[in-house]
Amino acid sequence: MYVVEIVNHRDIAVRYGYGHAAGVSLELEKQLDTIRRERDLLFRLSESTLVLILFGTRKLGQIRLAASRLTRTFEKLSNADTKIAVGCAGAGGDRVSPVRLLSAADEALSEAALNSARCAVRYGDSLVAKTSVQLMPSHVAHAIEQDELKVWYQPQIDSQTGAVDGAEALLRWPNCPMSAGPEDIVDAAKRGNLIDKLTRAVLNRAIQDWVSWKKLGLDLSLSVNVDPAVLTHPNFANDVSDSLAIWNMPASRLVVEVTENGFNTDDKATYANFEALQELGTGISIDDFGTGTSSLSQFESVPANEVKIDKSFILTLDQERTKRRMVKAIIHLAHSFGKAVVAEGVENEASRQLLVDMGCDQLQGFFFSRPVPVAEFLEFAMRDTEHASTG
Ligand code: G
Ligand code: MN
Repeated sequence: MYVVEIVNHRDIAVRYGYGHAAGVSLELEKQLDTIRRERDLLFRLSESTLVLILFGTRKLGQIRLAASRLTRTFEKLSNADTKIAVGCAGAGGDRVSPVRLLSAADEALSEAALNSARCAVRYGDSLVAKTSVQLMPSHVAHAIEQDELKVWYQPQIDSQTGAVDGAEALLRWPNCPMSAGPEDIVDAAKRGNLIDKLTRAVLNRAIQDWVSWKKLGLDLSLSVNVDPAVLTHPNFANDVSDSLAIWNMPASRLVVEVTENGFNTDDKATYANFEALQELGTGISIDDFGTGTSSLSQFESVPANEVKIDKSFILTLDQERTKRRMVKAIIHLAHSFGKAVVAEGVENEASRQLLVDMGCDQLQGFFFSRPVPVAEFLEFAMRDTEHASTG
């Protein structure tokens, strides 16, 4: 199954008019129709998106070949301004529901829109059931060796000014053969005692990226996710301190994000690490706040200066009154204990406005930007500062 999208459909419409954009889309449909055999299916999903199902194209090689043919035929025939991306999903020999296939192809499409080949594939086992991904530590070790793991960034927005003032570093494996997500990677790394190595790799990459942004005049906060297991290792805070010193990044710009249960522990080394980080001056954030089990008394004494409200509270904020009441209470509580508040999972303007009104400090979510590769993040942040400086 192929989902084909004209990535810059909106730009074309703005520049040349909607009639022209519709024409381009029709041309795409015509092109796809020439590839279609009698038994294949072609239908339209939206103005800019078409779905093509080629029956019997089973092998990964065949699927890839057909996909690159799709991109090329169209790019040759139409004017060079039109950019298309193709997301493909194939079940291999397995039986997969059409809905699962479509959602996998659509997922691949979001990835395709970002890569240079403008094409991405989801294939085989990983489609049968998401949970069947069993990533082995050796896969992760290999990926680290081969430099296949990437750090992507999602902007954090100052709710008062609307400007980008931070970035969350997020682990990604763009060409993972079993499409493992960050949680699968971290789990496998923990099983193979690779989690320290992985955390150091992400931290160092992120710090180096931060330094390059700083040279361009961007002074952002940088949030890095740290698994609670890493905090139980006595050297963690030292490693952070060394990395910051090597690249010459001020500790105050770094925020260490730890999930709520990472604080919910009697582990001595963990608390020593928290103390050392505080001494160093890095921020400490309680990630996915609201999903854990810590009590109010713990919240008061927790060694964190920031609370990051879990997206499960934020995604439907504009639709659910109970969520609004919860979030309002969390913000109030956090502020009264002197902690800053970040909301994660802001997906629309209504939720953004609500959070601004509630006094939330920083905002993060698809409404502003998805996590993107470093080059795109930089472009986003620079464009944002240009807007700010030109009024
Ligand atoms: O728990 P943690 O803060 O590490 O989670 C970050 C994850 O949340 C990222 O993988 C990111 O893709 C996801 N995310 C960020 N913003 C949004 C959003 O607006 N909507 C949804 N559904 N997910 C988001
Ligand atoms: Mn996080």
